[in-house]
Amino acid sequence: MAMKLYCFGESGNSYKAALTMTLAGVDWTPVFVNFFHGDARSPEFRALNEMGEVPVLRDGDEVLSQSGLIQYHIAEKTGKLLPQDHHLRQEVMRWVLWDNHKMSSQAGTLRFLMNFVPEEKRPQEVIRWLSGRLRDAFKVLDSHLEGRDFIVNDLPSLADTACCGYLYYPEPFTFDRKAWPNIDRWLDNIAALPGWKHPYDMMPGRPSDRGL
Ligand SMILES: N[C@@H](CCC(=O)N[C@@H](CS)C(=O)NCC(=O)O)C(=O)O
Repeated sequence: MAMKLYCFGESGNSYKAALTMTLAGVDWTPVFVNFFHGDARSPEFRALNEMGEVPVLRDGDEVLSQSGLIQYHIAEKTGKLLPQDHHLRQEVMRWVLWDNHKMSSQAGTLRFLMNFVPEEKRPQEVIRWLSGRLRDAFKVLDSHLEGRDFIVNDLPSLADTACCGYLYYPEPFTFDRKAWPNIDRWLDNIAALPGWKHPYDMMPGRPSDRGL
């Protein structure tokens, strides 16, 4: 039976799970969560995930949340996107955890504030601060990718499907691909993998649905 991913197109955290499943060749289907309508805060959704966060994966009787855990579950189940070697596995998980804290959380928040909050309510001071933090994260990733095709061991892994979560979106959030040549090249490498799709082509929901 196909796994179900509760998700929406604008969600980079959902994209990490969706892309991991797709590249691992898993049979999955999206279940649209109308996040901008508050559906992730409904009692029905909280019964799935008390944290009120997307993505959530239903795999048979198992219900999982947190993109990193969903990614890990898929890798364990398929043997894809996670090396066998103990130290390389640790290295992959180190980048997944770094991404969750230093990159995606900040990129997601900044993109939300700069695009999905009404213009007059955008907190400029917070936006400036987050942009600085995110620039530091891009610096770390770009210099790590110097001379590398992928983040760990030059092979695609969960580290890549985590760190790229927000980086294909068109909405501006101070990320200029061309300013980070190694990130730019690496995003092209991921996009060249068989089955790759843009987040808006992989999951339902995009800003134009809301007239943005
Ligand atoms: N660490 C979580 C973050 C999930 C997350 O923040 N998801 C967003 C959508 S992209 C959300 O549901 N946010 C609701 C909130 O922050 O209350 C993960 O990686 O799954």
